[in-house]
Amino acid sequence: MTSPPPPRQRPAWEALEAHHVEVASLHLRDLFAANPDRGQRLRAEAEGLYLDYSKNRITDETIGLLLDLARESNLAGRRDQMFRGDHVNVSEDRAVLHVALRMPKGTSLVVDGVDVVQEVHAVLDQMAAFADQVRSGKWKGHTGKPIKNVVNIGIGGSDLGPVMAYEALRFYSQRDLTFRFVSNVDATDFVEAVRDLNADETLFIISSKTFTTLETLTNARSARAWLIDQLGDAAAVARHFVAVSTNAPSVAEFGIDTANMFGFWDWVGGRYSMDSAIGLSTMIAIGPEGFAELLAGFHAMDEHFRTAPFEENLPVLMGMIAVWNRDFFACPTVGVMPYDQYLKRLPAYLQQLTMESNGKHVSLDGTTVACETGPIYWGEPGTNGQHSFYQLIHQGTTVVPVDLIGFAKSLNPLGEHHDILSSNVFAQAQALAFGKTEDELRSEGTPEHEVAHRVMKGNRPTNVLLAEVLTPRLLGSLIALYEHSVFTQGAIWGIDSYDQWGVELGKVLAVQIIPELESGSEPVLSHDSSTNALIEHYRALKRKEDPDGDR
Ligand code: G6Q
Repeated sequence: MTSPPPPRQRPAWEALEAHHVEVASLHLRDLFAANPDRGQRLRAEAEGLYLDYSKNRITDETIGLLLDLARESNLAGRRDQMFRGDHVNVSEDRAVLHVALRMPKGTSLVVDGVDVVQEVHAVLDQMAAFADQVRSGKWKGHTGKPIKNVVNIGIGGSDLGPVMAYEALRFYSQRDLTFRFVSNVDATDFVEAVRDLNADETLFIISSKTFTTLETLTNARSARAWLIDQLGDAAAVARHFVAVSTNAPSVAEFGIDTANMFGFWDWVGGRYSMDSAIGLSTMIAIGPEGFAELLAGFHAMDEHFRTAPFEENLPVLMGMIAVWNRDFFACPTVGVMPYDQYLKRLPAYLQQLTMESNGKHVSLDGTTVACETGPIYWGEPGTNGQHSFYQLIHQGTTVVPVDLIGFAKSLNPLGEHHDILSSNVFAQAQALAFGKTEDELRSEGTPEHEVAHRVMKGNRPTNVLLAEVLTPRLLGSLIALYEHSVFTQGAIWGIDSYDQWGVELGKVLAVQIIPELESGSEPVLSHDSSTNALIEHYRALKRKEDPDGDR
């Protein structure tokens, strides 16, 4: 299959550039007035997710051209390559097969001579047996007590998915178990996480694909020392530590019995791993059946992405609108605002998924990309954001496209709360799209000196995602939707969405600096003058006596 030309040289891209000039002068107020059924037409639904994309600055022609661009970019071909296990992660020469993690038992996907689905289900069965033991109290700690606390130690993809999923599905979790997540190498993270826990009732899951990550291994060693100190016996490690990793020798070297190791594969990227064994804490929280529903939700969206026509395909539509806002309207950021407290860590999770995947400046063939790639993702649960940064989204000089995510039913119905919450989803999308004109303000009797300040220009794009209620299945479909939207964008930009070379340099430099900060050894510094001065100042501060002696 021949590769498409660079994005800006594709006919549809050129047509979109010309088309953008026309659309840029249109206001959503006029688009809705001219097409009263716009809100019924520019929507799509799949796997319990209703996507209203009518409040984007698009016309039918825009969608047609964007889908032409998807075709010219060989999106379908690249999608099929990923699903069949081709090495679409070219810079690391790896298959990208998170979709295999949720293929049903009994199906098969043979990659490099191995049926990966069978392997996936063997690990899922091992996880389920272990999760059941912990949940039922049959798994006993070193002193014979059942486990009450589960602490996941991991970072990046080995933390953000587990913590997001635990928070999202807390409603469904076994409430007599406590879950904590330790990621930061800042000791405070670990110390505060275990402060109120009894070691003899605590299970540590060391989650690290490589089992070489400095932060995770540092926290894991501190956890081991804490446990041994509390229980007074190094043999206790066997009943209180399990590992999730692809690196059995290092797991064994750490002192964890590899019988208590849950494996996965190099074709699972960290930020795409919450539904692999990295989800062990999720499975312990919601049970194997709940986890199976989560996987079913992922798989259903995979099938939708794989088979639905582009015109009805949620990830394709969301991905192409993201490209439109990024490359044609030059919007540098995207806000994601879940109107559900359980999704409070979703923005952080999506930040990694989107920005580590598509924050690239090099094309698959190694040349520099000639267009803008991944935008900055950020967000907070609604309605909190409304009382802080939404001001800028409504009236600032930067246009921020926003994804608003709402649910028709609350898992915790209480008086009027849910309708008050949900009214804000609709009201914010309305206010952002239509704004408020000077005429409207004057006709409402707004004092003249306030009119200019109160004008809301509107014409600010939103996607609204609406679902019935947050369930494990729905969460799976929602995450898969974003995964495939990220894939779609990466395919248009012609970048490798599955590597992350940009995080390497800082790690290497930090390792060089660590010994320069250690007390007692103060070698001559040979960095740039700024780094040297900062390290010298750090050393001086470190030497200072605590005058009260209370720290
Ligand atoms: C994700 C990244 C990164 C990774 C962490 C943890 O896609 O690769 O966030 O998940 O660096 O890596 P380990 O699981 O190997 O400790």
